[in-house]
Amino acid sequence: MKFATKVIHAGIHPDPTTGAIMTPIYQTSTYVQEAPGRHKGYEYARTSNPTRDALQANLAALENCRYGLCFSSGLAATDAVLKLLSKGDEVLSTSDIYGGTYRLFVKVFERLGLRFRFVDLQNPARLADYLTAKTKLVWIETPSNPMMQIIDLEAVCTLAHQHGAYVAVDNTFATPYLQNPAEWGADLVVHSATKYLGGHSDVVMGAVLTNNEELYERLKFLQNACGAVPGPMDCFLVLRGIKTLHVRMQRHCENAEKIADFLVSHPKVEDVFYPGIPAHPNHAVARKQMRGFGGMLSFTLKGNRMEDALKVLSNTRLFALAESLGGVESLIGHPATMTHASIPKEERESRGLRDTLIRLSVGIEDADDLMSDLEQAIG
Ligand code: P1T
Repeated sequence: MKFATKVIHAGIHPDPTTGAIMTPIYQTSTYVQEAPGRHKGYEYARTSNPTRDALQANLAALENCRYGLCFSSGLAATDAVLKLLSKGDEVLSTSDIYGGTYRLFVKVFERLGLRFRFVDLQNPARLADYLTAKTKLVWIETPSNPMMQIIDLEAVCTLAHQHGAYVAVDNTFATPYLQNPAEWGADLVVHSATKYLGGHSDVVMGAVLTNNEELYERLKFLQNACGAVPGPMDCFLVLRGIKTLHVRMQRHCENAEKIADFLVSHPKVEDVFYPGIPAHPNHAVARKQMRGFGGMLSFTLKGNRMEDALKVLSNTRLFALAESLGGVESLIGHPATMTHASIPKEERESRGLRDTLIRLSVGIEDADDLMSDLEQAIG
């Protein structure tokens, strides 16, 4: 099945009791058993739920994986992946990542005995200098939040596997429409389904996809044992969102490419961070492993003045000032005070994330209207 067919059909079957074509919202916490241990495959809704099962199967198919598990948020999905590790294990993470992921690593799991090292892996050969016998997991975000760095998945997976480490890739920005990390060797693919998968800014959810049966069984155990599961209504909403993922992503990409070109040629704009522009340092890698460049981009203004950045952030009319991304509507954000405020300023700056950086989640509105909005806001 090709992608546009999979989004609509993979894992989805007419409801066995009524024939309903849309997966019903099984809003129940438990299932009646005929006798102790004799049931229809469902015992308790934390353990499994038919609406969630359909979504998990659908997402696995989109990532070309055999197994899928959904969680109550993207961070809950990341939390489950980290709980595969044990005290003393090391995680090597790309340095530019979502601020909440950084916070979970450093403020929660470091206290529990994991060790984290943050490395710029835009040149993947550097990985070899940092891998130790204790490195059990390499964590990658590509494109990264918010600097849009691109990491060579094939190169990193090959090196990590030579050292016996698993690779987890947060594929939230690309979505399975643009990139399938498992095809390049990733052991685990992680998503904040809150973003493009849901696509309508009305749900918070996460997912982990894998081809590794052992990791799947351990994660499934954690999903039930720790209990961060999404509700059936939210699963229904994400299933519904996914049916148009390919159509939405096409427009997100087209609009973001137009806006990137507009910003590159704008006299007041200094840097534009978007993997689709040939000047992006890893544009060639993006071309190799992605089928398009996505709807996210960041930029800075000439002069690097905070007041100029704040003016743009408060003057847009269509771009709404808000955290999150990946919905049909365009958003504008200020990573330093919003999504990445939990990373100390010195660390942010050592990673190239300046306080004046502006991030856009380009929606699927008319591109001309979006560019006019930016034009009047930049002034
Ligand atoms: O918000 P949640 O569903 O828990 O997902 C966390 C998460 C994970 N990975 C990436 C790449 C993310 O961007 C996020 C959440 N990010 C935002 C809310 C944001 O505005 O960047």
